[in-house]
Amino acid sequence: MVQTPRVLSYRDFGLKEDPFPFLKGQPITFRGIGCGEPLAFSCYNPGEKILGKAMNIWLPMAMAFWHTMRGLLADMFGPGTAVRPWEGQDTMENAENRLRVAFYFMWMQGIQFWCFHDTDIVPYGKDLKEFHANIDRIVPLILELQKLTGIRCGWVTQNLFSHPMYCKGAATGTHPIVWAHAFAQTRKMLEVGKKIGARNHVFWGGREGYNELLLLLLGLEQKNLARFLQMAVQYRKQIGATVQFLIEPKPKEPTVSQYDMCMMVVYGFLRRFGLASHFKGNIEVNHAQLVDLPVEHELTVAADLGMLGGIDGNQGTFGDGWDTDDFLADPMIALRIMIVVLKNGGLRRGVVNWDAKPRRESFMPEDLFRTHTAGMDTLAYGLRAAALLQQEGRLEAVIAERYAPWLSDLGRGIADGSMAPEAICEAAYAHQPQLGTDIPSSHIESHRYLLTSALQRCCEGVGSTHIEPKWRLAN
Ligand SMILES: [Mn+2]
Repeated sequence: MVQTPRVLSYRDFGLKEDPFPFLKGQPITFRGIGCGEPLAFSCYNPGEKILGKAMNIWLPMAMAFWHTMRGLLADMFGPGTAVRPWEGQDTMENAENRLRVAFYFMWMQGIQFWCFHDTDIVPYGKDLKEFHANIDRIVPLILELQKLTGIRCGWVTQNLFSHPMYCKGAATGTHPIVWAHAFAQTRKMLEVGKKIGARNHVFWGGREGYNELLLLLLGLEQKNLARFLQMAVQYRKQIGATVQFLIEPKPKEPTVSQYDMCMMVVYGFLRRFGLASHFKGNIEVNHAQLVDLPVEHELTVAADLGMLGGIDGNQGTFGDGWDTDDFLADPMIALRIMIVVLKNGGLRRGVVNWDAKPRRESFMPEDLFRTHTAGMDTLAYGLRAAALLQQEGRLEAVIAERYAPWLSDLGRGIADGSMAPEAICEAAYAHQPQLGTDIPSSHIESHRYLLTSALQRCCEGVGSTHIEPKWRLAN
């Protein structure tokens, strides 16, 4: 939990001017369920206890540096529209100022963690040497700002997809010098992560995949990727780091097929190369949607494997098949996420990273606060409704009833292997199961409606211990 011993102003961050004057120095705070103000929380109340834990422990919110600080909202049809007074020059001086703005943003938004790529925070310069010297120069300022605010690093990662040398992939490319660059960047970020106390280190295979299968040595690329991850595991041990490693599945875009397609595929790959115990999954909603799976599928697979390591909070634009990284706005998706998270007992070292950006027409700095506030509130509704469902135990009762037949002699005999094949077949010959008597209806729709009902009651403040009734409709 972020300690807030005192009120900080932009000057405490070393800024000469307030980059967000429209907030008038007032951080975003909770103003009551359904307050409807765009720059106040209507549901996310960080210190409020839900099922014995504060909301900001269930939901360790993190800012994605690349979207929020660096993203200019360009698309394939036109340049960026974003008004970002802290962007412009790619110099070290500007990098330091941008970092100060970033921490001030998180402070004002009530965000406790941040996530970034190596290339987000400093200019690359003329070569890898200059790039890493730049990183060394900015680390002391990171430590200073983390100390000032209590904001911690959720995860670090290395950008192995933007530099032109990575056009054919990084660890799965065709040239070992590119592999070497990828590894050097990764090793550096392991060191940086250790210095700044990063909780996690994400491996996202940006261009690790293929565009033309018939030109591929699939086996070689897989082995090279495994070697890359094995060397990262070894280096983590060598420097005595305890950071949690995460792989972020994604099925496609920019390549036709990415090697980290989904959590099952990632697990198979890790198992094959003896890496499964060293990694967990960072599950992104939009990436699950790209593989045509609901996010709760990816989360449940990860949780069942003991590998739920974090969440990228966003959603895709319905049906368009791109990784559009919209802010999460669908409370039903939020509820489905939080049902799995509660069952998992939380995210432990994982964070909820807002890997999301405003739409191109929402270009003002104020929109960064509006989007984060809306996304955080949406997920908070999911948390409250999931907690309500868990307390009532109605979903659990439905599940228990569905699988009760497995507690019969036949069920136990099959499951524990004690029943002979002959006896199992004998049971089948002896009884012809009938729908409606032996096999009940699943009543899926009315059970699913339990979710809708839980969300509706949360909007009325049911299950909330801290309600300031300030009902009014947002215009
Ligand atoms: Mn995405």
